[in-house]
Amino acid sequence: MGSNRTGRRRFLERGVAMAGLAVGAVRTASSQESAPETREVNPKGPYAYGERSRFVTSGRTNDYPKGVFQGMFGPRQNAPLQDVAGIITPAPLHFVRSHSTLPDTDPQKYRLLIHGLVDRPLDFSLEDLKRLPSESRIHFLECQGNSSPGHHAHRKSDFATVQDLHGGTSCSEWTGVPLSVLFKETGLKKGGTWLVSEGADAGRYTYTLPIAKALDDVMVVYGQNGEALRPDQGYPVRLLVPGWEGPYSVKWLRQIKVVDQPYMAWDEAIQHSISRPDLGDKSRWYHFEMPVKSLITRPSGGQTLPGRGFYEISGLAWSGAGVVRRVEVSTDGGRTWKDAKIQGPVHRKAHTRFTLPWSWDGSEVVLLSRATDERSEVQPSLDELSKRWGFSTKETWETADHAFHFNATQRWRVMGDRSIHDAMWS
Ligand SMILES: Nc1nc2c(c(=O)[nH]1)N[C@H]1C(S)=C(S)[C@@H](COP(=O)(O)O)O[C@H]1N2
Ligand SMILES: [Mo]
Repeated sequence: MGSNRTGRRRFLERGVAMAGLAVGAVRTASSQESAPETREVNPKGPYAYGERSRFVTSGRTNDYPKGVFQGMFGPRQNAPLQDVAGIITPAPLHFVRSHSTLPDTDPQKYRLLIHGLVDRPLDFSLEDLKRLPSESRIHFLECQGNSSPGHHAHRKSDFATVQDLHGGTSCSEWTGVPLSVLFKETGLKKGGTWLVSEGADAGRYTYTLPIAKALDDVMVVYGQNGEALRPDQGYPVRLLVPGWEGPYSVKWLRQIKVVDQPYMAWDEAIQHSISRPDLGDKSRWYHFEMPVKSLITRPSGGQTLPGRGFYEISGLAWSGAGVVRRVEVSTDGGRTWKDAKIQGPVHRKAHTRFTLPWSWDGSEVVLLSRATDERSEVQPSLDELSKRWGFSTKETWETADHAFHFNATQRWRVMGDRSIHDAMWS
């Protein structure tokens, strides 16, 4: 470790020079003879950290009813997308998928080790990471199994909500250091083509990632929506792999090893590989980008319309490919479509808010939305997706717990009695 620490200091000095500051201006604590006096700020009291109004009760809910074993021992909570305003999911409401127990890492003791096929193995403390050139970007995260018809099967309730069916996605402003900046310091050896990233949770959650993506837009993040990452989201540091399925974004990140092949670690092999009829029931191993998708979040399942008259239809659209270009809304079950207004701000690989004014005449109708992304990919209907993937019946879908990356259009049926129901299958 001694050599790592020296390496880190050298690196920080060079890093600072790179950022255009005077090298002498920064010295690591260990190089100082005695620490200067500092003022400890530890605010307490009723106004130190704001609480929401007691009238606001929106909260996360368990993704699966009790008793359904899904190989996850930690929290598995869905975000209340029906209550989110704009495009940012409040951090306390961000969805959660944790395979084992939450680590409780002391930020003073935190280290991120980067090793393997690099020229200079280095470890970084949280303070080291915060001294480096940072970026803040707004990106969605989505669990690979979000919206899977298995959910619709488990949630046969007439009152399934958008949270029940699709709450495995959220969107935050993430702040941290591009992984490419860290690799500039460690150097990369020839043949280093994949990364194996490991979390500090009890199960040592491990996932591999191709280096091309790592150098493109992957970040090592410590900030979420203006504050420190939440423990559920990986405090103090996680990977953030924009646009790709959630499992690549390793939480409680403690080491990255550069290797020369995909490792197919346990979490990837057992939990996240899928078999599909269109692949001759063979497993698909690596599944990267999340496809284009949209949902009407208001009005949506489980809600009741107060009466006939004017409503703003509102929803979220996103794509792992980049920007959402267009969202169409149908208020007649898909016979006719209207372009929704993209409310903005619009970010790449981020939830994007759309709206459409609508007047309800009191009759039974089916509402749905359909998004198109910057690559001109159009969100498929259930029929189109069934054909593409070779799922012939509702039953094949329902037993396919591993029908990952499910992005068929979500239909909501508004009944004459003003109640609203999941109409994915009818
Ligand atoms: N260390 C660790 N990282 C992890 C996981 C985990 O269980 N442990 N779950 C993964 C999965 S499957 C998903 S979908 C995302 C979810 O991120 P979130 O819990 O912050 O929403 O984290 C990924 N990273
Ligand atoms: Mo996930």
